[in-house]
Amino acid sequence: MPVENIKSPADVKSLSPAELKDLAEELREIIIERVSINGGHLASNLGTVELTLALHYVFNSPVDKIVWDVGHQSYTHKLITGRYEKFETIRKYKGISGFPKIDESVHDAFGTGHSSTSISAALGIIEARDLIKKFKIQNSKFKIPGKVLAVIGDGAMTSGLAFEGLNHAGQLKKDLIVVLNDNEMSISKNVGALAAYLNRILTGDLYQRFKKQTRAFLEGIPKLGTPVTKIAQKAEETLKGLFLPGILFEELGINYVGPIDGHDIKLLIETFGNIKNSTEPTLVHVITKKGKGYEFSEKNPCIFHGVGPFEIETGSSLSDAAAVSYSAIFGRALTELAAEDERLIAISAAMREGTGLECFEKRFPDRFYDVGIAEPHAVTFAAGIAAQGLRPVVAIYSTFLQRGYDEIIHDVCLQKLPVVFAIDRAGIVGEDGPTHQGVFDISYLRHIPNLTVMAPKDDLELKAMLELALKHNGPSAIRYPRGKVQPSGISGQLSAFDIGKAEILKEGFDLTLIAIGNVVYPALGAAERLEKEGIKASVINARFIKPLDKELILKMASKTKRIITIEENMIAGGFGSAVLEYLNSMDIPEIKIKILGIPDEFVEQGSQAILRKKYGIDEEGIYQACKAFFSTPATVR
Ligand SMILES: Cc1ncc(C[n+]2csc(CCOP(=O)(O)OP(=O)(O)O)c2C)c(N)n1
Repeated sequence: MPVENIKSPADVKSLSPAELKDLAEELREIIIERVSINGGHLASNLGTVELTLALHYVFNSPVDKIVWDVGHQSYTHKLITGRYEKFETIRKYKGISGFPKIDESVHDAFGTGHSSTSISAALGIIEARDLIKKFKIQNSKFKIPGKVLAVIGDGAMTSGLAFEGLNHAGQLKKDLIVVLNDNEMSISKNVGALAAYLNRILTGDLYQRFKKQTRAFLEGIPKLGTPVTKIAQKAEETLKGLFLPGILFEELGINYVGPIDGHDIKLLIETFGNIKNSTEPTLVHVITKKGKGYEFSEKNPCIFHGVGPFEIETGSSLSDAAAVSYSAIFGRALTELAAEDERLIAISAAMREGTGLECFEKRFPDRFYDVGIAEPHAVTFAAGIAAQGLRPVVAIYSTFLQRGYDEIIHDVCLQKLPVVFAIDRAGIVGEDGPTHQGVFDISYLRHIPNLTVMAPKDDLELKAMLELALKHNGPSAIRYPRGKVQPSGISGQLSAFDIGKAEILKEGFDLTLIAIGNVVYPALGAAERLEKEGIKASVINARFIKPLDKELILKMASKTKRIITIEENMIAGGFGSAVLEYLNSMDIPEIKIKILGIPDEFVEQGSQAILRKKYGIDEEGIYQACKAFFSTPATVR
């Protein structure tokens, strides 16, 4: 049956195993074609086609609820749950999301994007189901109680949150089904002791290893060695039972099934059919190949984990090859600095490539740590390192650092430890949508005592800030955006500056634009356009969100009386809010302030350009806001 005829999972159930296989191939083609145009998570989706078909074949969505961890692998699910027609809009402005979304479809049981939430969410859904039934609670979403599944990758399983969920599941003893999609990859090769354990299950090495170690131990006992070994041999069969694969999960109170081939639809259907009515928590260990069915993504699943548009025939990227990203500048600068300072350590939470740290790892493997998808651990681990006098730099995307908020306060800043946070993807990130927009970090960092928070306007300033942060004897954070770096078009050379020192880029007396980070150049462009119309604006590159350059801000506010702040962050609690708080405390007469940034709403998906335009923080938006602002008289407080 062609995919366009699959209107709901019921249509999948009517297919024979051979037809399901054909459908899987067709789905792969559609996914490859669409991702090659829109960009997206190709390799993860190609690996889960059969798994998704089997789940929808056996279970009955939306009565049964499937929670996709991260949700980046849910394209097949989308295609067979009524979203084939809209699939060409995936990740586009106003299109369907690249992740599950509760309000997009009844089949999306839970919204995801950040990893490792599926077990906790599924467990909550189960408890709600049972409470609703037990107490006959009305107006609930559960009309008919069904099964609840969490589909989680081996990468996502490295997070503490996933373990917390498992820990609770083992206690509650409900009928949760966890499908562990093991492809041995996170974005790059999966890391950690659990990954090694899963690998030993795959190779059947677990029992062999135990046997060898026990023998070696027993033979090490003088004289007794040989007879004891014989006893051990007799007990071998009994011991074998103890070392079945998955004993780790069994010991947590979760039945283990597997490992099974995640591309064998028949086997998957049989296995899910067998465990469907289990009344206890069960984990099904499914082995898949990331990137399956497209030679380039099979060979390089890391590059094809998340991709921009590419050419199908060659697998080559259609993005601007010459573009250098902020991440690359950061990675190179840090590697250079590490050559001069052996105390320098780099830490990533499963995002080595994304944060530009491949070169660092290559050159200084002993000083690089990939801790897995474990942002809170990364922060506290860095705090421990800093407490001993070394200089850790934790590179994490703005949106994922949200997970480490308490650790930043409690473990780093309270103890004034010199940890540097390199906050990548700060600001609008684009097509990944609301789960990934990095628009909260200024607000969630600015109020933390002892923390210095800065944002470079361009490549050179990023390097200068990194040097400054590493010399600073206290915690600091540098936020920089996703995408192509803004080359320094102003100074052309790296000029040193002190913490808390802003920079005047242009002087005028009609109004003052104070911009932070990547919006500095658009602000400058707007001021130049205003000048042509006779409006003379000052432009300040704030550089620091904390501490503010109070002296300069006060001087300019007193002079021009009109201040516009610009940032790519939430207005609430952001940079403009800091300027406002400060100026309010200074009691300057007849001052007027306007804050440009993101209003109180989640930023939807779409290109960075579209979204910046929407919020009026591109050059045109800033220009228009300045004009409107200038034409209104300054009001008395
Ligand atoms: C909290 C958090 N940190 C980082 C990420 C970025 N991320 C998205 S998918 C992924 C790897 C997931 O690996 P796995 O669960 O094994 O899925 P696979 O893509 O291999 O199928 C990472 C690190 C994220 N989504 N959420």
